[in-house]
Amino acid sequence: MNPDPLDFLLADLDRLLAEDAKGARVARLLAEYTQSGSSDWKRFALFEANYYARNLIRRTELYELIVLCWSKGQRSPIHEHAGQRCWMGVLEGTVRETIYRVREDSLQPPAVGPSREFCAGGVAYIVDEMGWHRIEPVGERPAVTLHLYSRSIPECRVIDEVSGTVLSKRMSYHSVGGKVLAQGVGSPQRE
Ligand code: 2CO
Ligand code: FE2
Repeated sequence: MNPDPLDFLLADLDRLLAEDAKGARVARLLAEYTQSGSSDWKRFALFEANYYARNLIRRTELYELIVLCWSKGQRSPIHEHAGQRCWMGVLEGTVRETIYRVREDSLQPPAVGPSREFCAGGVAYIVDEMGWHRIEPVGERPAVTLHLYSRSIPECRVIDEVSGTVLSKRMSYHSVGGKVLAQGVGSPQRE
């Protein structure tokens, strides 16, 4: 059987991240994949009813590649990325990224920074020095995004929607390798 475009992407990521390649090269690779019209990501694009769904494609010592599925209203909390680099390519739909400045004492509400919309084929990049962010789908349509973290993010800080305080949240998956995990393992950042 011929390799899928996703297999080529994974092989390139293995190589580029082992070389500690510049972020722009990684972003270009993700853009090429999201703009290629490949549909082999669809078997990982599994939605959840109540929360945005995190679906693991692959995690190595160097990176984590996940597909996130966003239905209308399923926005992320405001969160950081635990010191890791984060690239986000849009596979379907449109998402809005809003950047926030969270003060060190975390007692003040975060200052709202710039906001940008990314449609299919677009690639965003963030590290903690740039701020924290929130991602949400725009309009009525669901969105599907491809996220690459180097290295993986098992836990990160989020702003609790109810109390407004900073909490540490364990990140978990809705599915791994296209297979939905048992209920209760569920999505991250669930209150
Ligand atoms: N970082 C969030 C997560 O992994 C998604 S927002 O894009 O970085 O759940
Ligand atoms: Fe994020």
